[in-house]
Amino acid sequence: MHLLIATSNPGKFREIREGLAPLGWTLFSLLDYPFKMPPEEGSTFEDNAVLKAAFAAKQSGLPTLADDSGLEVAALGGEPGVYSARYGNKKTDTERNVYLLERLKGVPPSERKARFVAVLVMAYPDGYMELYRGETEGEILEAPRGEWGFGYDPLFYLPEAGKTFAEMTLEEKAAYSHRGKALRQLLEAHKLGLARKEQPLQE
Ligand code: ITT
Repeated sequence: MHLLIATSNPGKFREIREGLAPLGWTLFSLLDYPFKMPPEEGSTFEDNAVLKAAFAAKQSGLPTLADDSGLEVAALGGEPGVYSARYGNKKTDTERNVYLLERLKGVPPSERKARFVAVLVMAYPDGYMELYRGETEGEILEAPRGEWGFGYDPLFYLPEAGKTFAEMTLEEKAAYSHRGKALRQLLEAHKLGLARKEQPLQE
């Protein structure tokens, strides 16, 4: 099976590549298919993941996996949600983390609950789609911890692990993360033959 991973986020790409490794598929990235992705105008992770996967499958003629994900902070009414990648119009992960900490200034530790959500959509060039969703609950710290990962990882603390996502190896993060959970569902569905196994005829 040849599969295009339609993300321009290198952190996501690394995690998806590791997660799919047991399937032995040949993976391509947007570096192999450098078309411009459409704006993410949906109001849910599902809408945006479908939009990205369907568009890239059509453009490339390959089965395509897209990931739409984000952080939902309870004390902020679910912000940044689908706006996680452009929160506060900030350009870098570090600036977005600083902005999130400012928005949470004065909120005590007991009220800093948050969850990460990842929706993975696998779209085939003929329009067939599969959808997988994973969620992980944690807390937003008052200062960043850890050097690994990407995005909001240094602020996302997992009480059961006693670490932030940025203090975990790729393998460890995958065991707990929203993306790891969604990827394991995809793996199961394909291993059990509940999803398509073969590349369908191209248009
Ligand atoms: P693509 O659309 O090209 O895949 P993107 O980064 O724009 O890349 P999204 O629109 O799905 O992707 O935005 C997701 C944002 O949510 C991402 O940029 C991070 O800021 C955050 N995020 C998602 N998963 C994360 C994770 O595992 N760790 C830290 N931050 C994460």
